[in-house]
Amino acid sequence: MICNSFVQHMHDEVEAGVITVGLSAVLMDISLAAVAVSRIVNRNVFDSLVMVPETVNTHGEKQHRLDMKAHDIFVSFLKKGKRCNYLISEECEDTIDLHNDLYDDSVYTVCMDPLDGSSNIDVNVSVGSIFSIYSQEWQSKAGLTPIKSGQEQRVAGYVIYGTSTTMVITFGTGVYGFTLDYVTGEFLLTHPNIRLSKSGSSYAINEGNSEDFPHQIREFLAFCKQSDFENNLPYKSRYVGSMVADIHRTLLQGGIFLYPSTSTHPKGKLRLLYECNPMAYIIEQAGGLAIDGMRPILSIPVLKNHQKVPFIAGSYNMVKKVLNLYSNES
Ligand code: AHM
Ligand code: MG
Repeated sequence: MICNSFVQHMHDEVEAGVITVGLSAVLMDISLAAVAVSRIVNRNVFDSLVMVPETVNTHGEKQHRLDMKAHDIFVSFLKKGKRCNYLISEECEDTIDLHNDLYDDSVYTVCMDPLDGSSNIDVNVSVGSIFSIYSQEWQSKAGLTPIKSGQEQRVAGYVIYGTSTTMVITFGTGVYGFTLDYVTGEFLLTHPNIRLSKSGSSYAINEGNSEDFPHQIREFLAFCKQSDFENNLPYKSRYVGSMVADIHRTLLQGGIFLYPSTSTHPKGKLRLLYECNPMAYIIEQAGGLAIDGMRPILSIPVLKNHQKVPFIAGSYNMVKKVLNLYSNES
């Protein structure tokens, strides 16, 4: 079987006017960096035999040593590629200026979580990188136009480092998955035009927090557990605890993924700019829905780099049910 390569796909999209040369160059750099990250993830078991002191990131969260390594790899490839201007990374408090020149009128900003789910690496569970690319304008007096919401994303994607390394992307014209062929080092189109089934039969949530969930979420979970053979109930419970793996399964098999607010964390845990927005764009492009309870994720105003939001995404009918539970009260 001969699959179209990622590089060929990008050429076609540039020729068709779907994306600019600049955007395709930034995306190409991300894909090259992802190959390097997949190697360090794959070699982790050997490298972990050497003891390294634990570190915490700027948010006070425990860091795996590969978190910073993955961050450094993306910074290096995006800097060397010369087309990305700014990077907002989970691993850095402030926006990073890559000091690349402007080639056209667009300023390219990448928002990314370089290694999501890193607490799973040492137990051989899939992790991933999540990213989105914005094209902003530079106005000499006003400076850079700020990112208003996820609706402005030009490209969104993630790479899952699992039993194979697969990059899933959208430019706003459907969702495509490319898998790394380790023999040739190329990403090949293995998942053309991914569509999310309208109704799913599995739910993914950290149920250990249920006591602290809003009552709408607890009601939804009670619904998921009902016995109703005709309606495919009870749903299967599936939770990896690695967002990329949970979203990848949801995208390919249908279902719902939830990281809602809790009484102790009213904004949930996941970050708007580099976790929720890219995943919401992909899920919507595949025919699903992504909300924070009441609003579409993509409509939420961006207030700061590391803003958190509750996140509920997946098959249209399942997310709609949660939305109805919230809106019945408003
Ligand atoms: P991280 O960015 O520090 O890796 O945290 C995000 C991860 C997600 O991948 C996952 O969905 C979530 O944390 C799991 O959190 P919890 O352990 O609370 O269920
Ligand atoms: Mg993360």
